Amino acid sequence: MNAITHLAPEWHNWIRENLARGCAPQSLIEDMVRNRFDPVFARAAVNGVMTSNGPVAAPLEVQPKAASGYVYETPRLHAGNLIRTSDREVRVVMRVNRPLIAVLDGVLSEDECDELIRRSADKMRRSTTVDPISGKHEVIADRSSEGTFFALNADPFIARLDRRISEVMNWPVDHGEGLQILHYGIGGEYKPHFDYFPPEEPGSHVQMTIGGQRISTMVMYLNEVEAGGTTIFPEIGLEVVPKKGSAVYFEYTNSQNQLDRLTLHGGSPVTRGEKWIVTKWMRQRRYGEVTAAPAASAATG
Ligand code: PD2
Ligand code: ZN
Repeated sequence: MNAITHLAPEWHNWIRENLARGCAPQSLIEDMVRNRFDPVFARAAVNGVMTSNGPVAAPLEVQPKAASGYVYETPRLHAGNLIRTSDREVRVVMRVNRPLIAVLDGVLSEDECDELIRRSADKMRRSTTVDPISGKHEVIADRSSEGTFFALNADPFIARLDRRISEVMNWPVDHGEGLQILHYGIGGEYKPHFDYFPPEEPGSHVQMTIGGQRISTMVMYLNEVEAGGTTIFPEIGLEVVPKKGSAVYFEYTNSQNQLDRLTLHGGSPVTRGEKWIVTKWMRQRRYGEVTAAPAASAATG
């Protein structure tokens, strides 16, 4: 029997009313799963109602506050040392709790890394960044790399990766942007930046009209880099060394729309060899065109 991945209006009201009564979001998610909802969908649905209604609910557990005021909620990333997806087991190598960062091993197989590079090699273009004023994509010096995209579920190979990545990131596949491939040669770097769209920059509003704010990122490494090319988090002094098939995951937007400035990050210059990565960014809501009808209608409750 298919798990439910569609929110009927009565379920939407049920979530809203129970949040307003002060029920813990986690208990609502568990109730929904008992009523045959897909667990990833149930969490997204509860988070979605919390986000759209503002902070009506009791926070998700005891809420440590950063100096910036950012409230750390229960991570979307699963707890534990092993994350089981539909087709692969992913090992958690390291976690940081504030900001929420995890290094993950075995997200992609060696063959999948090679295949992504092979499919990208002849369609790479100089990378762009979102212009803070216009919201348009512009080539800028802060990002000396070339890149290309694969639309969500572009073909069975990409769809399988999109699905696994959404399971690791514990967020619905249709809330994700298409996979982005980046290649850096010697000297190539990505200066420190935020992956979320800073609200104070006018261009951010254009970017957020579809899907809302970005909430989490997973950067996956497709090759070993001889020297340099680490992913750096300067606010906390963390440096992640690329390893083929592994990834760094981080979260930066909570259910109250707060943004975690400690997730400032960049790619340090490659000093020997080259660097290939693939990045997935997740949005608050569904991103892009609707591609499939709901799999099942929700039960009432
Ligand atoms: O190449 C990286 O390590 C890197 C650094 C910062 C990638 C990204 N950001 C990104 O794709 O957002
Ligand atoms: Zn980034």
